[in-house]
Amino acid sequence: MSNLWHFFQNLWQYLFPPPNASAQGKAIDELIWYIHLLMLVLFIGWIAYFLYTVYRFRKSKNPKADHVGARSHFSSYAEIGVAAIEVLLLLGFAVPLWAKAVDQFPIRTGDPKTDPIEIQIMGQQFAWNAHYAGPDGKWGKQELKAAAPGNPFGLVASDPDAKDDVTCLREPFQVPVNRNIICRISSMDVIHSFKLPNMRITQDAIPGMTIPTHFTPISKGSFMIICAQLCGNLHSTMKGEIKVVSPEEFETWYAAKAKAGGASSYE
Ligand SMILES: [Cu+2]
Repeated sequence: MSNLWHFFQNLWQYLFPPPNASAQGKAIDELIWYIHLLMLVLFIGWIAYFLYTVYRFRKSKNPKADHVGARSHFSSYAEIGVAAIEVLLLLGFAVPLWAKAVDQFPIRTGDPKTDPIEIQIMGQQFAWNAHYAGPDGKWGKQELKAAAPGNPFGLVASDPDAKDDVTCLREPFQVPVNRNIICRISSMDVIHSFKLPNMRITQDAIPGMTIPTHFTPISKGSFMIICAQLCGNLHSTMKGEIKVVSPEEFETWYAAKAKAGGASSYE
């Protein structure tokens, strides 16, 4: 019984995505609704058409099979109409949305208070890790040969730029609200997928590649990161947490993390 309850709870969650928490999310949700509305119209329309034909060409009225069948062009017109709506959704909504929300990255002006915050994200069986450049704004040196399960970013601890780097290994990390965030996604083992349902972000994490994605959190809170790509026997446990906090809270956390020394613990 409780399984059935969970099934319907999950079904409900699929129908209604978790609350949107990013500036880009609203337009993405709207597009998803438009597509589902079209699918609903098609679902009802084609079933109604099917039932109509079953009735219209019933055996009692048509005892002899007719190899010509329907003479009207209704189905062709309906197909053309559906295709036209699909083209409208694609060219009118999806392509412009992709250009705006995905392709167009926030611009860097040189102002440390408003510039996008960059975070390296490393997927690892079975956790998410984050790496920030630290208050000096300089990334510590990273080397492939330094990379290990305990040092997923391959940070070279002896490098002076690495001293204040902030790393969050298998632990929650923070971002300030209303600030552009750029995540550079990679993986140190197999293909994972960095998914922030509340931010409407999904980006594959591929070993040997670093793929940027961006979002602007608009509500404070704690949000789950999940892995959206089957990546091994504990895939379902591959959760992370991103905390959206006030700018002041972020600065305090960031300074404390930097002081603790992101890279120095790897010696
Ligand atoms: Cu994974």
